[in-house]
Amino acid sequence: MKKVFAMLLTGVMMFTMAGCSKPAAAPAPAAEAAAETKTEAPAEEAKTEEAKPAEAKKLVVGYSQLGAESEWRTACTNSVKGEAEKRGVDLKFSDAQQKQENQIKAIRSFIAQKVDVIGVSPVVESGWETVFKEVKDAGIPLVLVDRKADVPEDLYACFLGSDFKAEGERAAEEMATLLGGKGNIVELQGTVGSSAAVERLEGFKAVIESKYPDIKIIKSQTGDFTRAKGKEVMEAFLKSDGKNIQGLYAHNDDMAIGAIQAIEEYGLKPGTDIKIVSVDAVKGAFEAMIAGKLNVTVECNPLLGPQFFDVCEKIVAGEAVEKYIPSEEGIYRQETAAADLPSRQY
Ligand code: GYE
Repeated sequence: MKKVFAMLLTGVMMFTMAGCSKPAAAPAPAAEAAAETKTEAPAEEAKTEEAKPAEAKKLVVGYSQLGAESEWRTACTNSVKGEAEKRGVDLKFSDAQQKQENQIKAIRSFIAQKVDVIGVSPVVESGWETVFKEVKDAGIPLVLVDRKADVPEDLYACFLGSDFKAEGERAAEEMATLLGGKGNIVELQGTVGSSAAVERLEGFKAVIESKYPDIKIIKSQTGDFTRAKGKEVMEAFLKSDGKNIQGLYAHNDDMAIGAIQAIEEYGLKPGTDIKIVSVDAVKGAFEAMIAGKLNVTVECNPLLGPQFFDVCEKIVAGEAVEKYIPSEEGIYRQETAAADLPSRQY
């Protein structure tokens, strides 16, 4: 079964990206057709061009993924690709390998290919204005997926993703509970200049500084959201501060898992001698919690594919979408990790 979209060309061209709270353009009469026109194509029937409705066309979406740096990212990519396939969307996918210049190139190529919607997960927050203006001038709606970009709101249709500041705040409360309100913490930050790192730091710091005066963040450095860097930086923290560290806050599970190795090699017990709180809630984190090496993971949902294509379809149909679409998240602790793991999807 294939999903075929009747494209509202006039509506798309008129899309101004002037905000998502209002419909971008008056829905054209064929709006219903854009919603879900499903056609069965039995094998025995001759498939002729004439048999297809003249105006029917696949939705074409360009998506610039920022990289493949973590388990979270892999789950996000799989979710987008899987959902595109399920819906019969023509997805142009590009992996930027954590480099902004690669993302800019990909976006320009999506413009040249005249895709219907562009999705971008911006590796960092700054430096997007020029290329986003090019997207707007080409009349293509733009959706920010997962991470934010520091640009005027009229340059994108909506942002779909997590509240990173709230994740940082939750992580701080968990850490304070684990430490009984007292101790020295080291922090492994995500990619410098990424909204995920900036806001997870802000939220965590704000709670610790305002509510827990006896907890000190003694070191804070980037591990670029990868296991290898997380391990390397944790080794340096241990070398300089050794047994003076009671807690580790890692902006993602992968860095925490890398750091766990460093702590073990140093001769301390991760999860016991050093309490660890991280973010994402990927399977690797549950395994580490079951082994007693990680204490808490704050969930950040990477399964953004369905919500992303819902938004793309709505925009193309001229329907209203919210400027911010939050993803739903929880908190997972060591005590329930074994019971929780079987139901985890990533
Ligand atoms: O937490 C981390 C990934 O942007 C929310 O990026 C995402 C973060 C995620 O590398 O694992």
